[in-house]
Amino acid sequence: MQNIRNFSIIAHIDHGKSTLADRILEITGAVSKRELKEQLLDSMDLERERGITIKLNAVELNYKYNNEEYKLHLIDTPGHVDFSYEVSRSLAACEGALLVVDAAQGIEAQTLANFFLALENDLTIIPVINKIDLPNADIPKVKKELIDNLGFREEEIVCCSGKTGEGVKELIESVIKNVPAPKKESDKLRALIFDSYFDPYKGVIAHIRIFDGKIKVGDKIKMMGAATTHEVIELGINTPKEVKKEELNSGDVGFISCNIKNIEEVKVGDTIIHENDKESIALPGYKDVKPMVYAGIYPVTSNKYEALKEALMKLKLNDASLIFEPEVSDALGFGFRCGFLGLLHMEIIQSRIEREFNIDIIVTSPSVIYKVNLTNGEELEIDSPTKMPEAVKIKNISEPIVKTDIFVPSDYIGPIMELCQEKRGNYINMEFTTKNRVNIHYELPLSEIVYDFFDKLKSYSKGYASFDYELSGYKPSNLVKMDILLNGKVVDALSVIVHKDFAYKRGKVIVENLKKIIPRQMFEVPIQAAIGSKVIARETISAMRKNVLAKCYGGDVSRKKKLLEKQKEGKKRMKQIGNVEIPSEAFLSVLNTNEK
Ligand SMILES: Nc1nc2c(ncn2[C@@H]2O[C@H](COP(=O)(O)OP(=O)(O)OP(=O)(O)O)[C@@H](O)[C@H]2O)c(=O)[nH]1
Ligand SMILES: [Mg+2]
Repeated sequence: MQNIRNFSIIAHIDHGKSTLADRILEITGAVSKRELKEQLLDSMDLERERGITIKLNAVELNYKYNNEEYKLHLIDTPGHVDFSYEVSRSLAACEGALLVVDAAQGIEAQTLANFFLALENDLTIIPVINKIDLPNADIPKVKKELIDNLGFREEEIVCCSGKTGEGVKELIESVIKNVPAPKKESDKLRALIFDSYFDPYKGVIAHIRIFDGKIKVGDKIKMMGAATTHEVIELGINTPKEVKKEELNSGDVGFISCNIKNIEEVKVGDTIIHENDKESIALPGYKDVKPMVYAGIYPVTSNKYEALKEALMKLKLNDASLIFEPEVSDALGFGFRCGFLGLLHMEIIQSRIEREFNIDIIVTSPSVIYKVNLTNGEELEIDSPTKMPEAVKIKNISEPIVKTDIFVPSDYIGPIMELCQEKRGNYINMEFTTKNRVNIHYELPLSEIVYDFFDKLKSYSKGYASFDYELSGYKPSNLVKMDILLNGKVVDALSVIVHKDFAYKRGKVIVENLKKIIPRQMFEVPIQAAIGSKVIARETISAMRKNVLAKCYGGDVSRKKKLLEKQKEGKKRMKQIGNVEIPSEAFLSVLNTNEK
């Protein structure tokens, strides 16, 4: 145990964590040059396509230092704010963290957020300046930032390049020298489940960190929270290939399979002990996450409801921050109300359902949680516009407010403040982190961030701004529910809650967008936006009979068939609402605020 080191790599998005992990894998000989591909630990297709890490990934490596063999457990984490729960879970399984900072960018919003997460977990933090091979790397400047803002000492800082490999050996040795070896409190087994996934053959596979004692194949174990008992069928580690083991000892990080088919019996954050152990107390586990945004997810064809439920349960096993419960919509039928940590998280879950489970779904526009005071004194929490009571019963509505950290070069202070004012922001203050970089604090309504804040922030700062936020409370605000009517009927799944001052503008944009997306029908379809019974915007889709065969009368049968097939294909993703057919992307078009 003296020669084990458990550590995570944490950083702002794109500062080179996964690439650095590649070099560490290479130097420790875990993978040969031939097997190595870029960002090897990003194993999901989605991660590789987008070039971002979504899931934490743990590997065990061996390294010889001063003639002693060391066992290193490395966890690569995502950098995007929406996946910070992955980071906090990783940190709970470690004694140390590499805080990686891009030599050309310096400290960014999530550098700071992750730094504090690591501090909270009492970890030994090694500051790392990465990408020193870049021509615009400014090592002295980033060093100064780390020393002045985060209180590191100059001699602690390691400089390296995940691309060229320079300095990575020194980095590994710094981990061995500085990160403490794991300690155990007793010889009775206690293991923390920090991640899990579902394997169709083996059932639930849990990733665990053994804190105390040891676990062997054949042991009878108990999940403390779930209060279920199981027999250990398989144990192993990832190197990154799966390697089976007969036992895992305290300090180890590995996986366990007990042939559990009932997904609900395994909960991330739970503690595993031996079946007959009556004394051990559970490890601290994790705080339950609080979703930031909620949206409805519905199957396009209603017979896929059960399959969708199964998919969500399996995803939840792999992504503990996903939350869902059944919901019914007049327009869309049976589905689920799901909670997400942010819009990227929502997008990722949507793609995973479609790809990994092959279910076509409709996602409704995201909403935050509003607190509604009724005239009869009751207080409601509302996560969906459809649950909003009638206007006459409402005394006031409060919305969630967040406090921001916006890191930006000082040249962009003007545009950023303009943007925040536009988004109903309340200026608090700003700090200079270096001579020409600032951290701007604003109070902003969460609902404004959910819309197009990220995109706007990028364009207002030419890509130089980074952004983090935390919930700071609720504030009363002048909000109204806006309904969208198709052919005179309210489509509940299209309703949104908006600030009264923006209602006209938003209503107009939404009906215009819908007009572009919804294909012509056999009859005229009016699209209206309304607050209560008052219509505030209207567009009309004119009638048309679309005959795909019109342009190929006579001619070849197979060609006709092909065209009809194609039309059918297109229709699959359409939803029949009343007598109007709507393509599934229409439900998210409410988000599209392009005012063209
Ligand atoms: N020049 C240079 N480029 C690097 C270096 N390390 C990473 N990159 C590039 O930086 C980009 C991001 O690298 P990743 O390793 O995916 O970054 P990450 O921190 O894992 O990103 P997330 O997991 O999405 O937060 C990629 O295009 C890499 O090729 C480096 O040391 N030098
Ligand atoms: Mg990564």
